[in-house]
Amino acid sequence: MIKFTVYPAAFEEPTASPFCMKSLCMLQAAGVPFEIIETGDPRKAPKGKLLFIQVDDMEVPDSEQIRSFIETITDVDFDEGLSERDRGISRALIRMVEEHIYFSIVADRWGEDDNWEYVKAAFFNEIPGFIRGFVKGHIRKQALAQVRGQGTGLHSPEERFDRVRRDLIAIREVLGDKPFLFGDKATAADFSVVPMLRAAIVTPVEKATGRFIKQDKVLMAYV
Ligand SMILES: N[C@@H](CCC(=O)N[C@@H](CS)C(=O)NCC(=O)O)C(=O)O
Repeated sequence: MIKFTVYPAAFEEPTASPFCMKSLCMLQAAGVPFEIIETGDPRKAPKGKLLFIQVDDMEVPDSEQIRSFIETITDVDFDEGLSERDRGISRALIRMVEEHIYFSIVADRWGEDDNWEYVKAAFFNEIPGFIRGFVKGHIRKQALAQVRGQGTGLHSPEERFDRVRRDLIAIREVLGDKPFLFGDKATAADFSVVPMLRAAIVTPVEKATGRFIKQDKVLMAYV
């Protein structure tokens, strides 16, 4: 049985992390049985980030590697039926949400003190009390350093949102009137985009990204 280690359930989502949600949905969609292990401490994860899976004594970190792993052990192709062009667009959309929108969501959730109150309770409550303060302080500091290092954390909330807004419009334009990005069936890009947009709308203290999505009929129907 595959052991699947993720951040705990939070904000009425099965897990607080959009990357964990992505792999959770892919495992379920591919019909791969797994057992969930919740943790608030990513320090022992193979790459210091959650999620990862363990199969016997092999560990597979990172949602992209897990996608490849699922596609290797099953006959599932998450981009089945897509043209080469759509596969290219899919890859670009995945990169856009995971390497851009994600960092703005971390800034909203982990950087803004009003949200941090909720986030620290949701992510870290299961860590033993005597080390909880240290772990959550350490992880927050590290997460915000990553957001600054990536560049998003150097912008004001207004500047960040102006960029994210353009990404959201791009997603809406690709969606059009289809239920999923490339038609009637969820493909790999949907497994990345939906959890990321949902992360913005379930963020406890609403920020501009969540507000924009909630006011957009096309995006709300999609998520
Ligand atoms: N590229 C990774 C990203 C995973 C990731 O960023 N995980 C976050 C939670 S959403 C994390 O564990 N952050 C903790 C840290 O960086 O210390 C993937 O696709 O799995």
